[in-house]
Amino acid sequence: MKMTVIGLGYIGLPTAILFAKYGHQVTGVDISPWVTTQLNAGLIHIEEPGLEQDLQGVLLTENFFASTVPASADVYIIAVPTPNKADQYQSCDTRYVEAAVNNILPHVKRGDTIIVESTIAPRTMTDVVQPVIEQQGFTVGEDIFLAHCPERVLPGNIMHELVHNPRIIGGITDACTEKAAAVYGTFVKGEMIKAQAGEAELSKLMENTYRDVNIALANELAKISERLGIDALRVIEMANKHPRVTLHQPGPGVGGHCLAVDPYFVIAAAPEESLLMQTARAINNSMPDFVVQQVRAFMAEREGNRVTLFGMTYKGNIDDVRESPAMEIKARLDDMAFDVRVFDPHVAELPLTGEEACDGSSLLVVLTDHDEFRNIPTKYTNKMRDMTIFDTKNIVQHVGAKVNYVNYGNLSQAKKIAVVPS
Ligand code: SAJ
Repeated sequence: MKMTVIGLGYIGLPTAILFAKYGHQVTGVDISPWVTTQLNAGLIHIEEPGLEQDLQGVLLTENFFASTVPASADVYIIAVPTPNKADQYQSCDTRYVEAAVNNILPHVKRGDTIIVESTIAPRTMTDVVQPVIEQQGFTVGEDIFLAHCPERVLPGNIMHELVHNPRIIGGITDACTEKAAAVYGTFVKGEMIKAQAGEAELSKLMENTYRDVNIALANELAKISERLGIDALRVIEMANKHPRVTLHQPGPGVGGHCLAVDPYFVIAAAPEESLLMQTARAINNSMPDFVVQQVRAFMAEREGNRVTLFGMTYKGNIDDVRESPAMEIKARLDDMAFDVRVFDPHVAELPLTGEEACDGSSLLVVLTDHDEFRNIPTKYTNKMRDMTIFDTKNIVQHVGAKVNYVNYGNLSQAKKIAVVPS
């Protein structure tokens, strides 16, 4: 099968490479000439385990070629970004999806399948995409087969999850669903869930909204516990021993291109009915401010002005800083004239070592659960002016004996403890 994949980002690139690995002739299209040149040279521009190796494999078999312009194919997959609009409820901006459809239309012929993988607001397939295709004189479900097949992969484990996760196949008609299912059937080993396009759109959005709402509950619990002097982490651990309870983990806020974005697509589509989702977004958005207020309280009791931040990515063991609460916290602390030093071993643009970032610092704040932060070596903390660690992700397992370790479990007590000077 000849395939064209539009958008070579975190989802489009692994998808294109997997189809090529399973024997299809794939043209991967991206607007960035730098990205396509890098890819054709065997180099990936994102961090994802196993991806570069697979890219090099499909370049050798000549099943994959990256280009800035679409090639004609039998199947077109659209995996371009869908950001929030700057309107009242931050609705879904479908302009890149529409541009991608318009770009492939000159190549599309009778019998082709067009699949949108990008996360989209409910009804986008029927209200936005289908009309563009039908304006060309095609009948969807007879001439062209159109489906929404959202991905559900977790960054860091994409190559495994693309193959093994259950996959929702949401066709405009049953014939569309069958055609799209045959496409993914080439490599998907998980269940193929056949659905209508609108169900597929809303299911994808609700999966991330479910998580966002639950994280908001954990974050609210962290704030309540801080107020009441109760260990939030112990409460979560205990509550989760109930067979039907799974409380999530509090943190410095919710980041990434999914949880911090997708709920708004539902909210904007039905603002009057989505009050819980709106409150959850507000709670999660308030967490960077909560962390900043805690940092101010710690620093008010300490000598010096230097604050060290460990981790800038929106979650652990990835290089992605999109919508990262850590970035917001850094910006807020910079604005407050703290001398902020940052260490993140996953972000190439941040040159400081852990030791350099800790040098002379009065507080170390852990904002991301990278594995590297499980053990904070004494060669880091010995450099600090005040050996206090505030771990917002509850990731740190080992610290030196003299370190004052604080997390959401002992936050309210910790600020009252006199700190052992280094
Ligand atoms: N987080 C918490 N507490 C938790 C869990 C997560 O504060 O208990 C934070 C993380 O630190 C991060 C944010 O939430 O800032 C989001 O992280 P995540 O691991 O929940 O999700 P994403 O955005 O990397 O990926 C999600 C996944 N969705 C679900 O688990 C329902 C993934 O499966 C989707 O493919 C992806 O969104 C997507 O593309 O939509």
